[in-house]
Amino acid sequence: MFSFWKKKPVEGNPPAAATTPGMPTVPAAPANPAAPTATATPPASAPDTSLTDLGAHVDAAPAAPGKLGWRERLRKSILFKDVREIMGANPILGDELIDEIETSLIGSDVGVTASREIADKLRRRTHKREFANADALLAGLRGELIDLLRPVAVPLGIDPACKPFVILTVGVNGVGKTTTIGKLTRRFQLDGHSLMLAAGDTFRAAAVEQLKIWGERNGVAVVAQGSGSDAASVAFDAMQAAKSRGIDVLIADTAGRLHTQAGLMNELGKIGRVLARLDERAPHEVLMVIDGTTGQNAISQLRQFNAVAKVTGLVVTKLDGTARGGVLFALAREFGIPIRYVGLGEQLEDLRVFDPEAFVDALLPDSLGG
Ligand SMILES: Nc1nc2c(ncn2[C@@H]2O[C@H](COP(=O)(O)OP(=O)(O)OP(=O)(O)O)[C@@H](O)[C@H]2O)c(=O)[nH]1
Ligand SMILES: [Mg+2]
Repeated sequence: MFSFWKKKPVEGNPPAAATTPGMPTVPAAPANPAAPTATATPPASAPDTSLTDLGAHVDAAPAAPGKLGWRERLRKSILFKDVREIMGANPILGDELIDEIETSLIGSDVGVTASREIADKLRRRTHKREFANADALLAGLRGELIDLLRPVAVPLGIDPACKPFVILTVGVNGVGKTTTIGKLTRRFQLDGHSLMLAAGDTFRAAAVEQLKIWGERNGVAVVAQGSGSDAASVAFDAMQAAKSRGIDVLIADTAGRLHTQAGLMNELGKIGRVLARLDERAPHEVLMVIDGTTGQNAISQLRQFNAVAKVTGLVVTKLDGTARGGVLFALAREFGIPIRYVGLGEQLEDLRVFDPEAFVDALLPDSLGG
């Protein structure tokens, strides 16, 4: 059944990227103009070092010019605007004020249930006279929001006992799966891991090419087959190759699919089962990528993907492109699944390890002036 993998030139000393014979040449122009161009493919051990500032330490660093911080990236927040208006009117502490905050939370996609729970807590604390004034109430709101997110702020750790550590990326169309893989590849490389990518989006030739470009940029082998081939076969093939080459981390791309398409959803289950033949714990991480602009639809997306592929971690992308962003709170409350990373833009450094305090601070700064 899996005889195809023997044909793949990934053993021995293969080219660093684009391993499938007969695949079209990788175009030189990158999909992302701000990222380095894919020129001659460097060896896997020598990635482009011009981007060595893009590691995990980026998260702690203050925003430098061109590398905007959380607050700059999320400055469109409705929550911030609403709360500034509410508080700017010299409000009287009480239920009415909290009702307004609750409405603003719902408008920011926090979700009705999570918004009500937060508002109820603030009401109880107000009745107990915990807040001396509106500023103290605001601090209380920030604390409640951070508390909701803290349990899901669990970073993705690569277990060295799993070799390769297999990450299967899943999600609906266009959410940023392939881009996230590119960003993660660089991040893991900077952490000292060796990588391989599996082009499991077999629906479109362009999808394979897109992944190959990321592979070339980072000097990482990409295992691919022709478009239309079986995604589970590609994943199995790649895992075999990664195992035999002693690769630390294998990241498998998959085609975007609507959570309502039963046949395509079942394919994800198949990929998981096939990988488990090589290591019963694989895939070690099922990373679901969610578009942060999706709003409450993200809840039903995650429910369906989780049902077929047991999602173990989330990446919420495009938070720079939404005035809401509150869906993270709704996801955290509904599922408790770790949010590993958030996407704050299209550049490599815009994939950040999820930091609830930085996130809440960006949505709702402690000073509402200005
Ligand atoms: N603004 C912004 N754009 C992003 C972010 N992450 C990804 N994108 C953009 O979203 C678009 C789609 O990204 P892809 O990585 O191709 O998405 P995909 O999920 O692989 O798409 P399919 O394979 O078609 O399902 C690209 O233009 C990316 O640059 C982000 O955090 N912020
Ligand atoms: Mg893709």
